Amino acid sequence: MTREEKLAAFDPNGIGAAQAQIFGLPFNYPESRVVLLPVPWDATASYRPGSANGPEAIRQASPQLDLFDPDYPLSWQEGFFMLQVSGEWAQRNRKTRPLVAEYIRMLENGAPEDPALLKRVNDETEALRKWVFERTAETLHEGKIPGVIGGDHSTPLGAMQAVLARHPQMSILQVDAHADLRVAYEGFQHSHASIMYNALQAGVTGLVQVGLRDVCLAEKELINQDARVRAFFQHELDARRFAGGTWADCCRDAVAALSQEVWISFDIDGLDPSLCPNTGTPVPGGLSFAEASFLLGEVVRSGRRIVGFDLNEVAPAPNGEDEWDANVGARMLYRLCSLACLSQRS
Ligand SMILES: [Mn+2]
Repeated sequence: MTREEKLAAFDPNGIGAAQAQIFGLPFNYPESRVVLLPVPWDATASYRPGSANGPEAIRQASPQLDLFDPDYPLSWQEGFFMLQVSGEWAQRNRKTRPLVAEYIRMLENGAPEDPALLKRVNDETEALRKWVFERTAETLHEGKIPGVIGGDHSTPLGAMQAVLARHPQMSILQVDAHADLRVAYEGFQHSHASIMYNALQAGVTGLVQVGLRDVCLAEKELINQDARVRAFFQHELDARRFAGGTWADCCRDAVAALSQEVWISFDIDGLDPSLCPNTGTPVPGGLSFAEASFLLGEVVRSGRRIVGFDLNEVAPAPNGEDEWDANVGARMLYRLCSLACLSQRS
């Protein structure tokens, strides 16, 4: 079937088949505008792992969504395609996680550092970064919009770098409970807690953080010192609204600090933990789904272009019985796909 025939045959009101492509859509890779790279990786998760299973859980939960985006009702016709979850990287993740656990145990017991063990972990995370960079460069080369599905928050660095090579003025909108500005957290160069420090090192022109509520003092210092970083702490956003301010004004201020080309880095723990109970490092408070959805919409309404995005730290329930985390993740992913396409239409 040609793309046109698939469009004609597809019933957007029908029931999504569980084994179908993501969101139950009929398009293949060449026919899709957005290409989603799943990264089954949570080796440096510091509190609890599980996000390595996020991409597959999101794919399985996704066909039950109804395909209406309020800002772009026919967004699905653009085509959203998720690549296969890499079995090789899933296996390398399983092999690296015990090394990390061993290293952290040694640190906690005050044992002398083991540079050889640390190097093995850092070599693996560097190999992953390079792999994500190369896959994303291919996606960009084919004129498609890249999205990364984590995995923990370390996973999108290579993708950000690939987009940055094409759009040197790119800034990042980060929705997150954490600042992720630690320098090589626990010694790991590509820790989930260091992703935005590494992005700044890579040369992004701006970083706007929304929803922060679990930040260490060194991170606060970096926020104060690096003029590229604008942090919108959750307690400040709450205080503005408690005093009668509006969420729309908060969002406009955050978006105004972004450059014209924007990468959205969406850590699911930026949301209230009732929306992501199994995520790796949950923190009370946070954005409602509606608030986050409105904030993302505001990026597009401001006339900015979304040049890529990641959704990370979505972790399914360990017993596999509760689909809630993946359900919320799939809905946020659909919103990201829709808005990225909408932003690139004019
Ligand atoms: Mn994060």
